[in-house]
Amino acid sequence: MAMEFTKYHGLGNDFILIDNRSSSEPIVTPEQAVKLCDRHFGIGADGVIFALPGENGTDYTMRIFNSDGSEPEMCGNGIRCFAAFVAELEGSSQKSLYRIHTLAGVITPQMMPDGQVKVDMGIPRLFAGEIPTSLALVDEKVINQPLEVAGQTWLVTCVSMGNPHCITFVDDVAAIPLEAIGPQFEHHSVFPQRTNTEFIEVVRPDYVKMRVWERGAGITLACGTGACASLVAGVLTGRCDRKATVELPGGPLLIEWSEVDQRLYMTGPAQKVFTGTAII
Ligand code: ZDP
Repeated sequence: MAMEFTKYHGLGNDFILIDNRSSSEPIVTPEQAVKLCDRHFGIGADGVIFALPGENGTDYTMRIFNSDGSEPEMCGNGIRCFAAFVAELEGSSQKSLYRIHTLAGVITPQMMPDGQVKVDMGIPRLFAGEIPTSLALVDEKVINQPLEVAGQTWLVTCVSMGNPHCITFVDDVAAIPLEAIGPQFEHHSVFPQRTNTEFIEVVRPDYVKMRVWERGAGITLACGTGACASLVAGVLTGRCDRKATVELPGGPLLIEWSEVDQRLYMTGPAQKVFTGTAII
């Protein structure tokens, strides 16, 4: 079967976008998504994202498969690409603000006049039971908790942006052997749903460098939910301002944890790369 797709990236975190508005189920299976994401035998991407009809009064539903075929609840860079994608599908009738149903609740991206996308990412969840992790009791927070990985003790802070994140602060983010230790965090027994892992170097309270090992996708050039979770961890541990630039290998994201409504706002780019027809 031939299937139209559009390729987008947000700071090098790249996705295959599919117009799935005529069906409430993804038209691609997780197995097909794995093949489409393959960088040698497929299109190449960190994930496949579907624009489905809205549920519960929202404009659209977003679903995503990671490059390993697993389904995360949310995707921050992906939802910026999603907003740019549906705005183009709608053409002249496009709106500037969209309400998107996701497995992590309703997320609201807004198209800014300068072409950037600002996303209301919702309220971070901090209880161990919500991450989920067995590092603390279900109604306790995990802040600066020791965790043994690869023969070393890491102080970790856990934050859910709908999807699980484990954040650890380091002196030199470039020196972290991500490929070797990332999988050991991802599959650690204290994370029953696996986890995304962020390594953060605080340069200034309003400027941090981040590298990420993503659950189900490995090393990626950027992670929007991870940047939000990392700012929250930085604030909770007294390292960061509530508004900071998170510098990723693919470029910067501006993240703000609002004191007013306790929600996270992420601003960054979404870039269309090409369209094509895949054989699945
Ligand atoms: O939680 C997960 O399994 C992630 N791999 C989902 C993707 C997150 C992402 N990098 C983001 O920008 O939030 C796309």
